[in-house]
Amino acid sequence: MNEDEERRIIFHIDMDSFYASVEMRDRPELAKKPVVIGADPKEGHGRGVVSTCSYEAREFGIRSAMPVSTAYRICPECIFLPVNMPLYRKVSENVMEILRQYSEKFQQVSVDEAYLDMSHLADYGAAEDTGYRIKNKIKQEERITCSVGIGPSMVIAKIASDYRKPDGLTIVKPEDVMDFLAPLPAVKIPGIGRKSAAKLERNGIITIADLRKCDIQSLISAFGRHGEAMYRMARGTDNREVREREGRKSIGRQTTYEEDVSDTDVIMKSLDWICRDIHRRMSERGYRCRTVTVKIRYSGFIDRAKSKSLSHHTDSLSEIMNNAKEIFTDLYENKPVRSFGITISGFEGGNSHQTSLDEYISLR
Ligand code: TTP
Ligand code: MG
Repeated sequence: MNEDEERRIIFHIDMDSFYASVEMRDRPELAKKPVVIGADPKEGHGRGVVSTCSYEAREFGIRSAMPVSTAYRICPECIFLPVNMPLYRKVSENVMEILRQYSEKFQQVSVDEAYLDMSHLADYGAAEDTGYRIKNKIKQEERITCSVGIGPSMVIAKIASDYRKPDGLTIVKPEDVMDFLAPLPAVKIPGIGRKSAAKLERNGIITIADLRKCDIQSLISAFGRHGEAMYRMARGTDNREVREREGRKSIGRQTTYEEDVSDTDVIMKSLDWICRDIHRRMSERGYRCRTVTVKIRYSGFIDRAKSKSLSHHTDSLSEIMNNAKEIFTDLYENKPVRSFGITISGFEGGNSHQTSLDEYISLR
């Protein structure tokens, strides 16, 4: 590991039993119950698979990708629910918007997980505090739990977030990387699937410590170019940068008030700074937007949102602001507001070789 890598502090955040947690928060009667999300089990004759299940259902041995008929056979008392993707996408967007606020270097990798480069914190004590703050914020705002992994590279952060689930936080400092990895099963390395694991096992390689004994050439001849990545990751070496994917779909920001707000002047002040913030981030990427969305959360977690698509793309701050005000006036129901947010989307343009300032910095 070179010095630069050692100084990095990367977070990986992964929601716990994501689809199931969202269903359970919206239906309090499901709390602490074994809940399975996926295809209809049709009393054991269903043909689809389990998408995910609550930790209570995992105690019975139920897992993602298992046939629902098997899950039904193991635990017919489980509560089986269909997948409600639009709902999970909405929660995912909210969570990602929260996470983005902690670092300009943000990378969403799936519906329920993301990386943040938090190297600016400089030390692992501050990183731990921030990790707990992020967990609390998501708990408060979205009422679901997540697990956080913190380490000097993306692979270590990812393995660490999985280490104490659910609702966990695991920190692996640079000097602890080798000891942390050694006893873990080799399948914990991202990219080592069941097939590769079986192949390794046939050669007596079970743990990451075992894997480390293999020389790079024999791994390459057994696994092709993945062999090289395995060799490096077994040592915690991973030079990948946290980088937002190109073609980002939306840029948003929200604010949550310490106490519910009924004064529209306060909300207008939020509207002003939020528009400036999202406009700046859009301009840095060279985008123009067409759609403005205003989201209001009233007390009691009642969410309302309204979008407006303009007849043309715009990069004008005042145009974004005026439209946001107009939407707000339409949407606002004169009730105490808990949080307020604005998102812009429908982008065109974008800098072809410099998609954002943060990417530019990381490429230097
Ligand atoms: P995961 O993060 O892999 O799983 P999870 O969040 O349900 O549970 P945990 O992280 O606590 O272990 O996947 C996120 C969501 O993706 C999951 O809630 C449902 C969906 N998913 C599928 O639909 N099929 C699958 O095979 C997997 C693994 C996940
Ligand atoms: Mg998850």
